[in-house]
Amino acid sequence: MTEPAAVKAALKNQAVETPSWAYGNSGTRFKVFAQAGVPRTPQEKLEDAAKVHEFTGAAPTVALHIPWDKVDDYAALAEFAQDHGVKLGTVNSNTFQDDDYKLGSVCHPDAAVRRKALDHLFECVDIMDATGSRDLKLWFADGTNYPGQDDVRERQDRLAEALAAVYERLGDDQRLLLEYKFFEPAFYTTDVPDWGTAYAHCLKLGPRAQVVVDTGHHAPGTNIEFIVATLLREGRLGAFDFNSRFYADDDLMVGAADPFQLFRIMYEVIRGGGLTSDVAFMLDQCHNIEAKIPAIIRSVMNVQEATAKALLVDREALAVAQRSGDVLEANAVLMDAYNTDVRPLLAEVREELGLDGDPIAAYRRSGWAERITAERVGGQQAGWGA
Ligand code: PSV
Ligand code: MN
Ligand code: MN
Repeated sequence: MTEPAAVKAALKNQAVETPSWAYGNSGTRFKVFAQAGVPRTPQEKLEDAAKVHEFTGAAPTVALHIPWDKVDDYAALAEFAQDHGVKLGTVNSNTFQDDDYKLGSVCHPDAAVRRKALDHLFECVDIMDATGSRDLKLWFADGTNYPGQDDVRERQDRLAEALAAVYERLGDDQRLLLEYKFFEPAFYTTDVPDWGTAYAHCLKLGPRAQVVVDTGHHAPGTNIEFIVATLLREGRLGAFDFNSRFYADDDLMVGAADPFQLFRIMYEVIRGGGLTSDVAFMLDQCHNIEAKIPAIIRSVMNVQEATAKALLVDREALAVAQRSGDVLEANAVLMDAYNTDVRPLLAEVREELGLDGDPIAAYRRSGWAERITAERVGGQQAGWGA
């Protein structure tokens, strides 16, 4: 069993990056339900993110999405963040919301469209230079809808060419994070559909190219923790986009649909040394019907709870049971940790950090929700689910 002090220390060091777009209005293609008090500017998103960090102590950075968070002066935005007690984190590119991208972006058959997409990716690296961000997250909506529509092999060549150009443009301390997703918006082929394709491209690029596991981007029944274990073994797990799903890319609160899966993932993260390495733990969620800030606080807490349980696994007892082939005992050791109520432990950890043991109650008491509802009129859409 990991020493209680070590469990607490690991929990105190854990950081979860929150996405700027989770603070804005979002919805499905059927309806965006506007909420009162949502941010109207990137700065207001950062103010809300700062509240999540203030009450959890565990969300010190905020991911940007370009152009959803477009501003004239990114260095000034980084300073604004810093003044509010948070930092700008990963820069997410967007090569999917322009008419030109109907047949793809960096995989498009027309070189002029590919060039336009590449220029956007270069612009994202310029922004990282200005903000001091380490990571560029690339997710491509590229793919085809019909057999024969395009040459799937050539599309891989185009993708490889664009990735190599971006990798070349990165500074020595910057990383390229390649995210996969098995379908949507393309319905027949997707150009980066799975971890294997992402891994193969990253391998060719170099060590600063890493794979992103978005937990919502797999077919039902996929064993995500096995993918996590494999990528960690290969030194290619760059980041998580955490969220949960019942059906497809639902973007619901992480740990809401399947907290047991999140525990299994966090166990493999810990087992593979990922908690103390450069793996970035990010949320990629949309809060369509629930209040956004408390939902994001809840999500951070869900990650912390899964992590705490995973840290409590008695790894020595597990190893003994595994080596002796005691299937039932091995499973019981894992389940003992999962079935532990870690909420008192986490409350203690927070109190030791000078925080309220119950971040959601503390947020509700703070009056922030009432204040933004009164002050912000005409909140901004996240950019997603229009
Ligand atoms: C795509 O579904 C994705 O997961 C990518 O990370 C995008 O950047 C993000 O969603 C936008 O919400
Ligand atoms: Mn994602
Ligand atoms: Mn997604």
